[in-house]
Amino acid sequence: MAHLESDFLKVSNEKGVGWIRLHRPEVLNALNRQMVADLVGLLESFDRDENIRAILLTGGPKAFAAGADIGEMAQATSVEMLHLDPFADWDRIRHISKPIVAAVSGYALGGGCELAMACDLILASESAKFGQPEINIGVMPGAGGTQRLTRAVGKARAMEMVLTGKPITAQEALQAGLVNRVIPVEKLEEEAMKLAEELASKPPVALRLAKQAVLKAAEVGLEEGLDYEQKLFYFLFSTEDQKEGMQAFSEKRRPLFRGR
Ligand code: DAK
Repeated sequence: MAHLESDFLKVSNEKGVGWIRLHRPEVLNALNRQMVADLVGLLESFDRDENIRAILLTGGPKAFAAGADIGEMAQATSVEMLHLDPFADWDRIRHISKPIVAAVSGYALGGGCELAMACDLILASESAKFGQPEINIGVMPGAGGTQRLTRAVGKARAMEMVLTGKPITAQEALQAGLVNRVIPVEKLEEEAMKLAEELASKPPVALRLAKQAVLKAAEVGLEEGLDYEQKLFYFLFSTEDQKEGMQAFSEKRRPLFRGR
C-alpha cells in the first residue's frame, strides 16, 4: 500500500513498523497546518495498512517539535480560528487504533509536547526537554497540554509547567511519569525501533483493544472502565489469534499472529 509523500515528513516502512520523521529542521519542526494535516493523513493511512502493526514518530536531534508554527497563528482572530478550525486535524490522532511510539530528542514544546503525549509510549533521549511555554506568548495549551499533561504528571507539576512555561528535562519527565524511558541520544532511534518492532510482533486485534482499554481509564470511572475491559477481553475469544496464542503456549512454540 502506497503512503502519502510530504514536504515536511519522511516516511519508511519496515518490519511491520511505519516510521514517520517530522522534518522541518530550519524551524525546529514547528508544526504548520499542512504538516499536521499530512501527519494525520499518514497516521490514518498506516492505520488502514494491514502490513503495518505499530507506528514510530520521531523528530530531529535538536527538536522533536518546538510547537505549533507561531508565525502562522500570530495574526489570527478568535472568529477566524473558530470558523477555520485549523486544528481539527489534531483531534483525529486520538482515533488511531495502532500503537504509536514517540521518540523524542531535544525540544518537545507546546504542540510538540502535546503531540508526543497523544502517542502511546514516549522514549526520551537524554537531551529531551518537555514543556508547555504557550503562556509566554499570550495563550495557553490548546491540544491537550492542560488535560493529558495533568493526567500524566499530576496537578502540581502540570500547573507549574503550564503557568510558568518552564520546560522539564528528560530525567524529570521520567520521574514524573511522562515518559517510559530515557536513552542516550545516539541510541534513541535504535531503541525506539526495537520497541516498535516488539509491538508489531504482538497479536494486532488484542493490541488495538488493549490500547483502547488503557486510554479509556483516563475518561471513565472504575466500574465503567472494568466493565469495558471485561467486554473487550471476552471479545478476544472470538479471534484466531487467541486460539493460536494459547495453543502455541501449550506446544512450547512461538505463536504466529495473523490479526484475525
Ligand atoms: N514556530 C515558528 N518558528 C519557530 C518555532 C515555532 N514554534 N520555534 C522555533 N522556531 C524557529 C525560530 O523562529 C528560528 O527561526 P529563524 O529565526 O532562524 O528564521 C528557528 O526556529 C530556530 O529557533 P531559535 O533561533 O529560537 O533557536 P534557539 O535554539 O535559540 O531556541 C527554542 C530554541 C525552542 C527555545 C525557541 O525557538 C523557542 O522558544 N521556540 C518557541 C517555543 C514555543 O513557544 N512553542 C509553543 C508554540 S504555541 C491546538 C494545537 C496546537 C497548539 C495550540 C492549539 N489546537 C488543536 C486547538 C499549539 C500551540 C503552540 O505550540
